Amino acid sequence: MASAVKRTALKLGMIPADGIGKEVLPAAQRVLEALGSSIPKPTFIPLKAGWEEFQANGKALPDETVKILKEECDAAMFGSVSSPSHKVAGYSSPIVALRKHLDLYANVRPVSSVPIPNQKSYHQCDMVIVRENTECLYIKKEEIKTNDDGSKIALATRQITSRASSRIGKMAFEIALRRGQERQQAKESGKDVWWNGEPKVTIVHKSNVLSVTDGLFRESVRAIKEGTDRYDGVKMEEQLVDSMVYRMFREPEIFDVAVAPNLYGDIISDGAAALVGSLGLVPSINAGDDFVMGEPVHGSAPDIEGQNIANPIASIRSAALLLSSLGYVEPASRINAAVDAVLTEGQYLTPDLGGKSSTTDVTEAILKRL
Ligand code: GGG
Repeated sequence: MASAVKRTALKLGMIPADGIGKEVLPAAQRVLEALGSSIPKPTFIPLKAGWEEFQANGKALPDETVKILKEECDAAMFGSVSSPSHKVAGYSSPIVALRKHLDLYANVRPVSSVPIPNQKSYHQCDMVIVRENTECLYIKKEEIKTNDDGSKIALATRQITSRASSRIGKMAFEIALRRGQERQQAKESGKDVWWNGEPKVTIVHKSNVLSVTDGLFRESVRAIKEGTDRYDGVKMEEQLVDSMVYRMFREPEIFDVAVAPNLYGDIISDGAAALVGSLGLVPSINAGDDFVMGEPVHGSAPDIEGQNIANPIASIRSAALLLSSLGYVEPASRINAAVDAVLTEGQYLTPDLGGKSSTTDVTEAILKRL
């Protein structure tokens, strides 16, 4: 993850991409602008990518976007993308490509519950899903062949490397270590902390079936803890991915940090979002060693596009996560506190949370509480 650097300005590439990404990213921008001198003065560089961009200009990820991100930006924010569910000649998912171009190897997705009035169920949940972001089935090596009898066979290559698995494992253990320290500090300052155990990393895999690929993932992550005493205070356990889903829905409070290959991580994080009320609440960062890009976990939601009712909170929390990963922890905490206040008050909620407020109303309410 990028480390804190003394800056006088913060240049952020802004890639709204498709659908509601164009509505929620400006909300995050407004919140960042409202932080005043607690962060270096942000400047926002609008950049193009997405399915709509492909349809308009023939490229889902223009070279110019990658060049500006690499050469001019300190970090970036991405909205959401609407890749079609069928093959389109010349098109490839720009978010998958961006993660590769910038070597953003970790997708860090904190999922935590806040008691929101009138929600059907409330689960105590405060976990971070650390999703490997560069390989697994997402290397997109697919082919289709025709058998002798005329039937078709589609094949996909799943790539798991020890390098990618080790570095995501290290990221997961570092996050668990930091969360443990933060909980300890919170306890010492008299705050209510409900997690009483030691920090924990759960390795998610299916190596009882996929013993070669998931076997390598599992072994590589295990070796991170076993190779050093740095993580002696961090517990390590494993869950088969199907069992992970079951247990996450039955007892989400037992999880601290879960680390998973790309596809499992993608799926379990959408599932975890259901536990905290809405996909519209869950933020993420795509993190590498040299660059970080905030991104709401939700997609482009074409069904509600253009209606000003998309929940801006995932995007706003992603901006907070981005700041925190750049070392601006206090302004990030201010954003999160303002979001939590709006949620617990329950007066300004978008329809995904059972409310009637607009994207703009919720954003204004957060800005007032900053
Ligand atoms: N912000 C997350 C997002 O856009 N999710 C949808 C997604 O990643 N889809 C894959 C794609 O459309 O390429």
